[in-house]
Amino acid sequence: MLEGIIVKGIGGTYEVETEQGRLKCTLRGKLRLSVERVLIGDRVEISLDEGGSGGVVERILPRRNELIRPAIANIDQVLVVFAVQQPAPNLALLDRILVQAELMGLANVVVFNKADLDLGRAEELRAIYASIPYPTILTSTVTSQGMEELRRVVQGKISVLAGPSGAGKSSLLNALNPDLDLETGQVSAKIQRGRHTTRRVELLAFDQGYVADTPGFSQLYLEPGQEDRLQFAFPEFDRYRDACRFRGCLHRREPGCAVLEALERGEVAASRHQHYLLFLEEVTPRY
Ligand SMILES: Nc1nc2c(ncn2[C@@H]2O[C@H](COP(=O)(O)OP(=O)(O)O)[C@@H](O)[C@H]2O)c(=O)[nH]1
Ligand SMILES: [Mg+2]
Ligand SMILES: [Zn+2]
Repeated sequence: MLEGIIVKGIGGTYEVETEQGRLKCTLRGKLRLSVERVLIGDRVEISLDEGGSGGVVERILPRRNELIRPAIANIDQVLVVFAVQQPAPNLALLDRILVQAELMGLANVVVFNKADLDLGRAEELRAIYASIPYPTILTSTVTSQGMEELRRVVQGKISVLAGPSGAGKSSLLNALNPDLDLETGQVSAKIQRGRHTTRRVELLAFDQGYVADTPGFSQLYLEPGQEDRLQFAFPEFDRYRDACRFRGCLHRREPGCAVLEALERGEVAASRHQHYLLFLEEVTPRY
């Protein structure tokens, strides 16, 4: 029995990356009929056909996690890619994506691309996110800044890309692996937006890792009544929380709030706390 990872699925056929290369596989009947869908990212056991060019997926190995949109299993991390400029980063959207990933238990890596356009701003942005702390990488596909760091970060992992159109996600993937030859640029970005609804999830292979260049993560999803959970999606609050005067402090304007004091001292970024309040408002039911 050979082990592999499902990287692509079209109709009833799946492409499975294995030690013996990429094999086209069908599903064993019981998997076709079962309620549990095979997902991109699934680790599977396959039996080889006579010829050895294809196989049959016999079993799905236990999943570490699974995402509904995009539908991917066994995700290691979310790579959140924003441009330093063109388009200027919407930090509320960036924080929303980070919070959503945190709430799903996924690790975050922050990438600020197009660092060539404004190195000063790039460093300011890095300071905010590196202090949380998130691994934060400044990249440029023009100067190749940060590309080795990015390569190390995706190595041996399954990563999902998130971030606005035009940030340079496809350009970064092409720089990591020129064989991918993904479409980039304004025009194709527009076409892609139109295609997003129907585009299939696919894992793009690198030396040892996989990246899904798929839309998603644009909406914060919190059930009403989860307002006290939100603060745990802000890792920079962790070291202060226990020092708040009141148990159950929501770090809004409570007296003796250690998070607000840290904000005052500049140890918590103003934009981050502001977005925390914004999201808190969104998830707090109104009476
Ligand atoms: N100056 C600069 N432009 C970039 C960089 N990376 C990508 N671009 C340009 O930004 C535009 C959008 O890139 P694309 O990869 O399609 O973005 P995506 O929508 O996130 O996939 C294209 O015109 C790229 O040539 C960069 O590091 N620096
Ligand atoms: Mg793209
Ligand atoms: Zn507090």
